[in-house]
Amino acid sequence: MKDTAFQCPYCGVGCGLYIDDKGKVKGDSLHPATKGDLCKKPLYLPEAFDKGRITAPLFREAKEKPFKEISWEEAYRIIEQKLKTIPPDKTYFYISGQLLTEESYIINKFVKGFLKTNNIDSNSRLCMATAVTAYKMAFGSDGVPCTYEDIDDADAFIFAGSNAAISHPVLFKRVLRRRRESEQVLIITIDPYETETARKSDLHISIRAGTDTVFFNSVLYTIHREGWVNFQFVDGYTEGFEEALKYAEKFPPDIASSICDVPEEDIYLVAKVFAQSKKLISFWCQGLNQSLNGVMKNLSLINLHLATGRINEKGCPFSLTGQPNAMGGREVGYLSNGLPGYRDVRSEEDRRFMENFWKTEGIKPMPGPSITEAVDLITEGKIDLLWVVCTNPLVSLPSTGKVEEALKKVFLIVQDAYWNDSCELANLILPAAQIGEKEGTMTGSDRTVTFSRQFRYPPGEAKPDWLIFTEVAKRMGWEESFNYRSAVDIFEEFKRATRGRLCDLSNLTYARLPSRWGKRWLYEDLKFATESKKAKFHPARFEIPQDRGSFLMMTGRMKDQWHTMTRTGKSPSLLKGELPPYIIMNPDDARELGISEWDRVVIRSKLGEAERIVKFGKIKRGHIFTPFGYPREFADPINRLVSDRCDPLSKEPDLKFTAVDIIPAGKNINWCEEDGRRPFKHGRSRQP
Ligand SMILES: Nc1nc2c(c(=O)[nH]1)N[C@H]1C(S)=C(S)[C@@H](COP(=O)(O)OP(=O)(O)OC[C@H]3O[C@@H](n4cnc5c(=O)[nH]c(N)nc54)[C@H](O)[C@@H]3O)O[C@H]1N2
Ligand SMILES: Nc1nc2c(c(=O)[nH]1)N[C@H]1C(S)=C(S)[C@@H](COP(=O)(O)OP(=O)(O)OC[C@H]3O[C@@H](n4cnc5c(=O)[nH]c(N)nc54)[C@H](O)[C@@H]3O)O[C@H]1N2
Ligand code: SF4
Ligand SMILES: [Mo]
Repeated sequence: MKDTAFQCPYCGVGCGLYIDDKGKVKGDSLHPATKGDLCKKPLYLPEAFDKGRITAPLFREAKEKPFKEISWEEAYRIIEQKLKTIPPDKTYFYISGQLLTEESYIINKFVKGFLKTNNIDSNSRLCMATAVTAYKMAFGSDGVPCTYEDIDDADAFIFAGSNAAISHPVLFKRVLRRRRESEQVLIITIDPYETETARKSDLHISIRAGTDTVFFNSVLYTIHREGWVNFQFVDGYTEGFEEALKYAEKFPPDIASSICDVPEEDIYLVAKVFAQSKKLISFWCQGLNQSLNGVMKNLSLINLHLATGRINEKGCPFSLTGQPNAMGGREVGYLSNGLPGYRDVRSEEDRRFMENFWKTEGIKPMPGPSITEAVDLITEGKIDLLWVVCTNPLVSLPSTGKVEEALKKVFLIVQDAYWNDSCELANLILPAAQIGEKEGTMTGSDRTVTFSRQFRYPPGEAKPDWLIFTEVAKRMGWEESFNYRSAVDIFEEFKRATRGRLCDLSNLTYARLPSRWGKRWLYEDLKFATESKKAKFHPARFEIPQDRGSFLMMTGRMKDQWHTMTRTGKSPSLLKGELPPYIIMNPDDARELGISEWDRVVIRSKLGEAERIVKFGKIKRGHIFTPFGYPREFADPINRLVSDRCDPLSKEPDLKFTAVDIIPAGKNINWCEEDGRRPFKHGRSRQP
């Protein structure tokens, strides 16, 4: 085997990697965006390639029955028969930001163009939908305005609701490298918890969860009061400043400081950094996105960039992409409203274009329901078939009690590389090839498209996702429109749909990748993608859930594990450093409840309970933090406790704000040997 290049299948940084002739994963120093850097997670991919895989299609008509192995031919026939008898609007497709671009494109063509329903959503709804909405409202499109190169000469960085040190490690390392180069460089982290990112910053602002909109509004107020607004930029290139400022004036620093529970000086300092730094990049992620007022949180931060002209050579509002191909998913339009090339089903012109392009007709103009709405529709008996691809909803969706009921009720197809918890409720399971077992492209956070080559065979009967979709399409009678010999044919078709669009990939070929689409600065000439070509301020309204409970539970990530752990959980090397399922608690809060470190507690919300052990940490009083992704064999699902209320504009669920009570549950006899640091047992698989 020779060296084979591929993109890391984990976070949105999109590191270029290769696997060498001995089967070791290394950083690809020729990759233009990440230049050979990488973190720990992909190093252990080979340990997990073959553990707990699904290797053949499995079927059972009734959920109480055991699965039996069937052939692909039988599996396709079952799907064909279902799709030909169930009305399209009673089917639903739930896909993922971890699919290759070619795969997302094909399933969208299949569903929106040929099955003719917009009943499709991606797990990015739980992740990027808020940032997408806010970017579109402010700039008219949702591409990230700058690139990683901008880190190398910036002198101020803000991480708001982002634990990039563990979530986007290679990007964070680049920021730290920049700081080592110059004493002027300042890193500020805004997070209720002193995360690794906060510890490595110059200033940690420990904000009360849910109140970022107030904080940033107050910063805008201060910038204005101090005479720091860049009116040349505001007047020349933006609209709506007055309205945004008028709303921000409700939050002078003394009021904001008590709502956010932060010192007034910190508000002043952030205002000053916006006004006086040379170049400022603010990075944000799920602490802003997954909130009831998530779009407003995003806009309140973007407003600051507009008020001080911090774009292009002066800075960037940089939304960190979670999954490795959430950007590619946006390019193909994989949420329930999207169409390829940053198009939208609501636009007649966009629909007509895609209908001509696909040689079809009748694309529906109304966006389909989001995934949390679809769960309700299933419960109400309005959706009969759910096809889940490359995501694990039984663990990662909010209100898993409700999700479980829905998955039990619906005819469930799970298409996954590994056996996961959602498989337990499936009727039909389709074995998918994973990264390295198929080829295709993904786009990282800074718009760099990377081609991943194949370097191993899929186990058993597993097939690339795109092939599964095209085989079904052919049986549906759409042979001519889905007649691809390989991924490259799909890419060549897709890229033509982007010609002349903001995300124009039409000059890229597999041979020329990795390469970035768009200019270094998406809005180089300060002409934005809005109708007036101006960027837009929005009054960033503050709203917070009025839940009752003695603690606020925030949920998030583990350093060496990826979400629901189907792959990273199979690597003994990656499990070694992780604690058994825990919460982070402030020691003073714990003492008041008579809880010692490593004790067991029950966390209770109005939706359910879960047990965890307690680890002490510097977290704001009244807040706890816990990772969300443990498979059910390790722990009670935390998302059973989390409500499915959503941001009204983006329909992204509020996953970071759950009112809970903590009930001491005694000493930790199960886990605590000496200091409780007994690591996970090696991940098992319950595959039948
Ligand atoms: N409480 C709480 N809940 C959350 C979050 C939170 O912060 N708090 N975060 C949310 C966010 S941002 C996200 S992105 C989601 C993530 O949630 P999920 O998407 O459910 O998590 P993953 O474990 O990444 O699931 C990916 C699945 O794809 C499979 N897979 C890997 N490669 C392939 C492939 O090539 N083809 C196919 N078909 N399958 C493959 C894996 O085995 C796995 O089962 O969770 C969300 N849920
Ligand atoms: N190791 C690892 N890396 C990953 C992933 C993984 O599973 N594991 N998943 C990837 C994906 S899909 C995503 S989306 C990203 C997510 O990356 P991040 O968003 O960085 O990760 P989270 O832990 O979900 O949340 C970040 C922080 O938000 C804080 N927070 C909660 N509520 C608030 C609030 O109201 N205000 C503020 N300011 N902060 C708040 C939490 O304390 C937490 O530290 O990570 C990606 N990278
Ligand atoms: S930083 Fe993200 S993309 Fe890069 S190697 Fe780590 S997980 Fe993979
Ligand atoms: Mo995500």
